[in-house]
Amino acid sequence: MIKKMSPSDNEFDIPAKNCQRMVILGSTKVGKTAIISRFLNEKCDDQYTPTIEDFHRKFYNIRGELYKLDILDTSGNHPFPAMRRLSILTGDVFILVFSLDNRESFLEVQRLKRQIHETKSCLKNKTKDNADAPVVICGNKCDRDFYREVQEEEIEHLVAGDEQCAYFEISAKRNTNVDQMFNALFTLAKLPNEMSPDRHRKVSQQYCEVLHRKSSRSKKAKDGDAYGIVAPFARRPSVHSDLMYIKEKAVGSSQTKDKGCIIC
Ligand SMILES: Nc1nc2c(ncn2[C@@H]2O[C@H](COP(=O)(O)OP(=O)(O)OP(=O)(O)O)[C@@H](O)[C@H]2O)c(=O)[nH]1
Ligand SMILES: [Mg+2]
Repeated sequence: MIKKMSPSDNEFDIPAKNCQRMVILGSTKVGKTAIISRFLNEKCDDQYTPTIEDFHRKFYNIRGELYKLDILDTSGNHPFPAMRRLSILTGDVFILVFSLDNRESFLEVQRLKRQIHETKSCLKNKTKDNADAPVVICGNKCDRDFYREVQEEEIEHLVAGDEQCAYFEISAKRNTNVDQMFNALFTLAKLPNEMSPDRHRKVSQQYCEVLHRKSSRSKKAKDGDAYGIVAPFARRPSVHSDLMYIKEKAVGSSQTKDKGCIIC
């Protein structure tokens, strides 16, 4: 099995199936960073600071088993389309965000959903991976329902018949439906839903050794316990290591090369 390349993998010796990357995509100013801030810090900043690309990492110990979740907060301005394509290739689970008061941002989510499907289908031809990555679509800023520009029927139409896709109307600002959305995402991804912010105990970085201790299933580790810790100085794996990961996945798992499918 291929492991994602990162020094922290060795540190905790986490099985590859428990290492996942969550990627959040959508137009600018729709609230992607606000949602990630809710996820990591349980707060939301009113200030707007454009994201170029932010990388976060969270470790979990859930019933004695270790998990690593990498989180890629992308730019809505996507100045580098190749980077966006790479983030889709390396992503395992996706959050697509539009703002309910901005029709253009909904059209962008439609395009992104298609792009994820096409990119993953292309990779699937070369690997044993499932083409349908779990996707949760968020209609954010439901606190501004008065200014709504996207109707429920068109959202239903986008999600209909796709078992790997769910839709939630949320407000990162008011913390409405955010935990439910993460619960649904982890359920779709067949990950423990204790990974949702409301379902585990947050451990501060100084108690990081709790992960080592619990992972060895010491007497103190109780079944039913779930701990999460945000890695303090997480650094995005280099573009090179992401490319090597994808290449290894594509070339390593497939004997036959198919035509017209460019990985990067
Ligand atoms: N009313 C309201 N405002 C929100 C909500 N979520 C985010 N905002 C605000 O919308 C603005 C943009 O939020 P960001 O999270 O920075 O947007 P973004 O999608 O990360 O934008 P880029 O980084 O440019 O791609 C900020 O001023 C937030 O405070 C929400 O649920 N309701
Ligand atoms: Mg942002």
